[in-house]
Amino acid sequence: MHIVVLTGGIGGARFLTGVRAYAAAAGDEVTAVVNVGDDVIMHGLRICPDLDSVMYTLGGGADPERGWGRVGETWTIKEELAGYGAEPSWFGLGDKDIATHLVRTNMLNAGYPLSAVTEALCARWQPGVRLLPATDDRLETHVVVDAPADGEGDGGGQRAIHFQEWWVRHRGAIPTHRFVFVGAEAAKPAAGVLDALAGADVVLVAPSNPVVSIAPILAVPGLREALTTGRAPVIGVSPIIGDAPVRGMADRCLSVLGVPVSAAGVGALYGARATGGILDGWLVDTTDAQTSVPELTVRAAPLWMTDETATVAMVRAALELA
Ligand code: FO1
Repeated sequence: MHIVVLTGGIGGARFLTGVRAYAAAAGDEVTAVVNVGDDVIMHGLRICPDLDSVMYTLGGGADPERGWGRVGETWTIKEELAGYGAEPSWFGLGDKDIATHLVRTNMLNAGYPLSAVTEALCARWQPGVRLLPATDDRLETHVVVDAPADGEGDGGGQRAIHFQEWWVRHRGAIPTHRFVFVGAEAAKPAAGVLDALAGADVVLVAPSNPVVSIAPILAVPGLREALTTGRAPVIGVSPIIGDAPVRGMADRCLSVLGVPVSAAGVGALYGARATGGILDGWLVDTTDAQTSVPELTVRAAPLWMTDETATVAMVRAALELA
């Protein structure tokens, strides 16, 4: 069986550890289609937070406490940059992590597409699943916020900032109007993505942030259509348990869209295939067992990814729903 997972962020990376373990036991093949909307260029280096979260987590090199970057990290370069007053000072790049960004940036500058660069980086980390960026093209999530009083706005009292600035610098705690996926209209699915979806036996939507991890993937022209017209059942796993995200800022993002922070709210945001959405099934936590979404088959299972065994059980429940 070929399992394709749409994913982004640390929740998606943890979920993939369960998918990989399940697939290893069952002899299944796994492809992860990963969000690139968080990608950013800092100090001349191309940073791919979601691809790196997955690669480091599955490769055993992630910092489990921080949720991003490398375990056992040191920060000499960050301190040296601060010594020069180099901005952005609010974004921390660790020394070990920088090696990844240097190799990636050099390969991109030499003309390799991001999908090929990712494959090369994965030769070291051996994540055990095929990692594909959703697109090889530049696609960045920007956030439209109120312009500060110093007049930096676009005349309308608003300005767009990169998602990383919104999240890391402001922690999402500034008046926010909407998210924009810059470059999405012209982006093409990365090499291998449409073939993976066409050959999938099941597609899982990881319990990632629906607004800034999954939506940018679906914004790549052709990707959403590949899901809605494909033969594989599409099963989503809720990133919300009760009235809060398992981790991260999904609650802030959903509030900007006016979507209720609940399993029902996110299920309805994705929508059932029968009503023009993408899902055939929606897996929610047992505490949300009463959830209902029009035209969508909803099942409940424990969704806390406390360890690999719990995560594998979650994956099994999603596949049984499929
Ligand atoms: N998150 C932070 O809260 N502060 C940082 O300084 C920071 C740096 C950073 C560098 C590389 C990287 O891959 C991720 C980094 N993150 C940092 C995490 C990142 O901002 C977000 O959590 C993800 O983009 C959301 O999935």
